[in-house]
Amino acid sequence: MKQMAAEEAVNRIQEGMIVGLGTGSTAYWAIQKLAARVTDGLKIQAIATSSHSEKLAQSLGIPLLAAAQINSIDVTIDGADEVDADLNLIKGGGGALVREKIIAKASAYYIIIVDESKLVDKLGKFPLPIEIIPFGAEWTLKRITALGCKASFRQAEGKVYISDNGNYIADCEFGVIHQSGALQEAINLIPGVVESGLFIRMADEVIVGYNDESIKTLRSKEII
Ligand code: A5P
Repeated sequence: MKQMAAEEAVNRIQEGMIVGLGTGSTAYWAIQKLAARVTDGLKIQAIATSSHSEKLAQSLGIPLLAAAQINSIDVTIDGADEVDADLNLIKGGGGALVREKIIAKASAYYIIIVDESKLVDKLGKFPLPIEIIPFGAEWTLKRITALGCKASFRQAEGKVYISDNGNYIADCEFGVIHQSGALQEAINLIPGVVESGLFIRMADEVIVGYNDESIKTLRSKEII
């Protein structure tokens, strides 16, 4: 399902484009397919949303650029942890939410690829990742908790998880999020918060792979 959605998205990539590469197990398939097209002669350049995806792309021969070399990105293809009925997203399960959001904002067109398990009516079943700087992290976590969630620092291999940017990730259980825009604003006002994994009105297109091997494309209302 993930592979089908990813391959459908990569079919949208055209000669000469600058492409944003996502992070995670669905984006993995997009990077593989893009690399196959590059091997077949497609000329593109890319920028990755994480050191993990950067290494993968490099190993597969995809030409990479640094952010400072790019004015704007033509298309970014990335996964998501949840997609709601308005195509708002929770991202950051893979810890790359900050670079993912910077790259999404710099992209003329933003395609999300998911399997059907990621579709929800309302966001919030998946704990919302929020990246915070290590200094004063306990204070920041308390302020986040006061917004109405249970939050804890992400762990990896028995230690606090550190993002590509040298920060912590707080995984925050809000339950059903009724007003995602208002929540995002409240989170962003807390000192020490770098970014949240709420991606509101950012996706132009969501490509969904279903169990029955079908694919459906959902588009944001603005561009229908
Ligand atoms: C990475 O930080 C995330 O935003 C991923 O895009 C998200 O977790 C989806 O990952 P999978 O494709 O592995 O489900």
